[in-house]
Amino acid sequence: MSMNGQTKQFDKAAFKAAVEKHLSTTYANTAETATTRSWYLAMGRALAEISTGNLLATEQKLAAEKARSVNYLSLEFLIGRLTGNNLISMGLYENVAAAMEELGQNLTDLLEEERDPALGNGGLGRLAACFMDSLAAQEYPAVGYGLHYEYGLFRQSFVDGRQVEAPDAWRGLEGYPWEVMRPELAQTVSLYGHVEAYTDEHGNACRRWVPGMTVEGVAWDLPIVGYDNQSVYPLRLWECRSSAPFNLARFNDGDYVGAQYPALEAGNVTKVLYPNDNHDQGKALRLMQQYFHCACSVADILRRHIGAGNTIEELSKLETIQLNDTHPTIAIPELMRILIDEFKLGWDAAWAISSKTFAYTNHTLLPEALETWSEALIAQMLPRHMEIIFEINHRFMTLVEKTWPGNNEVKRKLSIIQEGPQRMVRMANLCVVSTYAVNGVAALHSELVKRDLFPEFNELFPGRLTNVTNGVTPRRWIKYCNPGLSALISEKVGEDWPLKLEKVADLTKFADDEAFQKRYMAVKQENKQRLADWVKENMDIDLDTNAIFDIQIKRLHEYKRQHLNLLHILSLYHRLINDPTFDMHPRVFFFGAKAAPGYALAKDIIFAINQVAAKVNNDPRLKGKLKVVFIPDYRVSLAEILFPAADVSEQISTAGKEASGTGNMKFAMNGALTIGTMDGANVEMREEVGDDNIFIFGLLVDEVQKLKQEGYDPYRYYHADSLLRAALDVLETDEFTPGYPGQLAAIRHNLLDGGDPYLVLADFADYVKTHEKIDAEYRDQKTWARKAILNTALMSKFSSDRSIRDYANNIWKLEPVSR
Ligand code: 26Y
Repeated sequence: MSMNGQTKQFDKAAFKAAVEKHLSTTYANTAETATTRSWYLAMGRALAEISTGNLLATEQKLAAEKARSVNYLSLEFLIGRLTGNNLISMGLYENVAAAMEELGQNLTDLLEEERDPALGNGGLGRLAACFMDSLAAQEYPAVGYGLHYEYGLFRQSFVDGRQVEAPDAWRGLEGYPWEVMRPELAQTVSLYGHVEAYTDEHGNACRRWVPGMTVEGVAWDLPIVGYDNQSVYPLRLWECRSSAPFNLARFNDGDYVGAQYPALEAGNVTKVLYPNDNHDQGKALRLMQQYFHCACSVADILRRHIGAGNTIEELSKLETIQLNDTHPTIAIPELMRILIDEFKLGWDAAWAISSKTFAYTNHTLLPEALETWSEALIAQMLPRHMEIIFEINHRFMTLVEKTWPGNNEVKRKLSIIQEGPQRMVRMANLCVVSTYAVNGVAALHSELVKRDLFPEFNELFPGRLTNVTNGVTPRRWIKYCNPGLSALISEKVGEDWPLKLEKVADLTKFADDEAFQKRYMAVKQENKQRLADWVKENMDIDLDTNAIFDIQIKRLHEYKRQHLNLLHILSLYHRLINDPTFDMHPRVFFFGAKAAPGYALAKDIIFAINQVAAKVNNDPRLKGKLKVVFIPDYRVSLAEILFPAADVSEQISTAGKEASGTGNMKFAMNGALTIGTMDGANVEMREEVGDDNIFIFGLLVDEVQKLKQEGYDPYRYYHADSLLRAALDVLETDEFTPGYPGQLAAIRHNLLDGGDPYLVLADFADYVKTHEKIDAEYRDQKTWARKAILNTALMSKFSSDRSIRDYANNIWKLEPVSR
């Protein structure tokens, strides 16, 4: 472990004293009575003191230097536990372990006390967390802006095989030790009311928002600690509180109950993270969350900017605002409103600033995930913003008319306002029109954004639509979660690979070295044992670590096709029981996935997998060859055990549907071989590792589109393939739900009579065949080891450090500033 600036000052005696001080004064405890939890909290506070000092110093340095910064706006930051990761970034892991040992505490046990801050749903939120880590590691000036949800993503348990949701009070009673409230940064946010016209002192006709109520935004900072440097950036999370107990005007009018009503609602704004992933529900409270987030964040950006002595005209020179999908789009009309109504700029001057400040990342092509808000709802909650959106659209429609004169169809298609029985605002269109850069998240996805989603926009604004392929942080996803592999890498390529993942390519030299292969596979074996131990302890299932560990972990969604994986398992079950000539290497299929609480079919798929697991894991006829484990409450801290333990990574979405995927990268870095479709970043992973080191199957994007156009008939595949038929038909029986036939029939019904929207049946045969190839290749452990090593070695493109450099160089135009 190299020593950085944050380490140099480490004074063990002082640190121990700080921990003991927090134990007594913050948590009212003594060394004699304290629980492990109290020790963890006290240690966390003592560490947070160090990072808060560095955070303030970084803030001051950047303000003084007038450094250009990125503001990453996201409704989700799935950061995972901070303590272990921050210890590594601060270079303090060993020091603190020793200090705590002297206090009679074991660091590993202390770290297990931390609850995951689950302030995100899945890929998009986790990407934001990796990006913050890479910004800090490379010292690109940045602030992350999010929401301080009281409840994170629900906790999942299974009752009789079915998902049950429980609230996630992630901060616990005592509060989260790493967060620090910044009371002086509080903001007041307006809502409802009306717009009025007035004439200013120069005789100009102006408009202004007369709000119906206000709420307070309280800032909480979490430290994003730069790896091996002294920079710490804030992840600033806004909590909504009532402005005042009552609306005073109405209170004085005698409407006591009515006066309290809006105040009661205000407390709900940041109560809970919406648990939908890739499915928009259009709920009013969610719009309020989004606006609250944007209003606080934009106001804070302007406070910093103006407070550092800069003029408003310099905003786009010094600040850029990245919108993580359309969720924070309302920041655009919010900035326009402030520039026009408060800074008194004309439209063109305001637009010149705003449209050079914002950039937008698209994470999905799925129509059901593209946000629209009804005009009526926006007009009621944010009347001035609705006027501004109309003005943006009006001016944009003039440009469309100039480009395609008289073409009403193209106007209908591109308009920010979607006409219909109720007019809707298309947030993605608003983003493309109002930003200087729009990016997709993998090469294939970005091509499809240009070709299928926004072809006319691409013509209208050449160069605006670009690609930045996603990445993941090698600090958390190799160094922290896979210490065995990390030690091996460091031994061969040196210590600095967590910041320079290109270095790991040197491992290719050892791919054929038998001694190295053995050590590499021994690490894999240890990691499989760690997972097997977890499963034994928490689920009481016995696993054989010589089996192939085959893992699919991601949100439950039809397009991700966990049910294709299930059908394959059912086909193996069928063959093991009915075909005496069939043999397979023992395999354990792991799943981890939360379903959105309102997504019935996703929940049915969870139930089906659990029922199949219950049967298969206890069926002596299978001789232990087939096990199925559905890990409950999949979350970042479990991902840290699962990725390092995988032999096979399941990345099996319908081609064209998974924008990128990021779990695919984490698996491959940790030496799992991918079975995957030509979708998202799988395509680029194949380019990096070569076709021999990845198992690609299934229809290509264009083949999917063609098949759909020609009229896809799932029954054709059903009738042609007896194995597929067996796998589907068993779902109608009570084989896995004894005494209750038909409980799993909804899945079969969706695939056959429901038209199989994600072409599960069309890809089934190739998927089965490819798994047979995996089975055969795994039996040759040397070849397998070679392939696994090459996967680790050839993943450097997928470090989020590279993604952030792409953003910094090609979009944000940012320079690092070292402290
Ligand atoms: C509109 C709202 C309900 C909504 C909320 C969350 C819509 C979408 C989402 C989340 C989307 C998401 O996680 N997308 C994933 O982003 C990853 C990071 O770019 C990609 O790797 C992954 O393919 C994509 O599905």
